[in-house]
Amino acid sequence: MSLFSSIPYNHLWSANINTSHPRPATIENSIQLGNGTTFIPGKKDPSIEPLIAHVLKHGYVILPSIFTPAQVEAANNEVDRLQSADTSGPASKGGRNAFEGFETKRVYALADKSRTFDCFPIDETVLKLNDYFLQPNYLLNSFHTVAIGPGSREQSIHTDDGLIPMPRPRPLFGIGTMISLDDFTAMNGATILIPGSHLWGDDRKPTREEMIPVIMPAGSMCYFLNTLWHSGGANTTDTQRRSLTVQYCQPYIRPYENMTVATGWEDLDSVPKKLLQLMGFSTLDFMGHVDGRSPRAGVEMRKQRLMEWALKEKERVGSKL
Ligand SMILES: O=C(O)CCC(=O)C(=O)O
Repeated sequence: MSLFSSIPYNHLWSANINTSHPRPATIENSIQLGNGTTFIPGKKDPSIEPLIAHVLKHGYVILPSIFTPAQVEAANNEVDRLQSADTSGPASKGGRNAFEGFETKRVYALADKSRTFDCFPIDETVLKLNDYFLQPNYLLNSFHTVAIGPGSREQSIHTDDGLIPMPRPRPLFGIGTMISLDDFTAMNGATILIPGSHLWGDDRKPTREEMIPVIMPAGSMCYFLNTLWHSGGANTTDTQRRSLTVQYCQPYIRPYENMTVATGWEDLDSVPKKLLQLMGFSTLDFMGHVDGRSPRAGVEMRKQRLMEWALKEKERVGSKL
């Protein structure tokens, strides 16, 4: 029996990807929202038309209680477990800079750490909204916890596309969502945002006075365009505000060839440093991180885990022969 015979084969493994000539972008249908955002609309599911209309006008929509109490409880148990474990990543005990939030705990790479959170990024309503606002085959961009602790100050006001240096109106590069795992209140750090700021051009700067808190019960979602000004709120209570952020980006925000997966990890030291950087072993602030670390550190972590797994598998298979 091969060591790898337990790996299932499925369609995700197909060699028959679509390698036809790149399609021309279909920009004729592009919609411009004020002076802030342009996007190419996709499929409009009639069941979510009012939600779409709200996002077009205000830049966000709140989906109250879309997750069940059981899903929220299971997620909170996992957040608590991960926050008290030593292996949950470098920001799981507190942020490393003001943006992450010194009193805010973040557990990155959730899909790697637990299966409990799987239901959140693939919620049906959210996917329908994404099908309208993003291009087909959009990607998961961020998937991590944000637990704003007592004493946290307001995060700096930002847009989630802020690292992309393009003037407004600019294309919609992605979608952000905040999922409340505790009730979001004006006192405990509810996300604060500026309704309609996805319509603004570069000439208008955000101020705190214009911001409103996203008040919603646990199990809700705030869905917003990447061009909307927002931030985490200050937590003046004595309990944490637990949440997940699930973010999506356009499918074209990636290289044609997936170099980081295509290149063997056995001996990355033999590859010139500059070439490694070009191949994606680099970050631009938060962009490209692996569980809050550099991609190279992430690969070494995975190698270690693969080796441990292989040794266990060898013992398991060996004991059956
Ligand atoms: O925690 C929040 O409410 C917002 C967090 C956020 O916008 C971010 O970290 O990018």
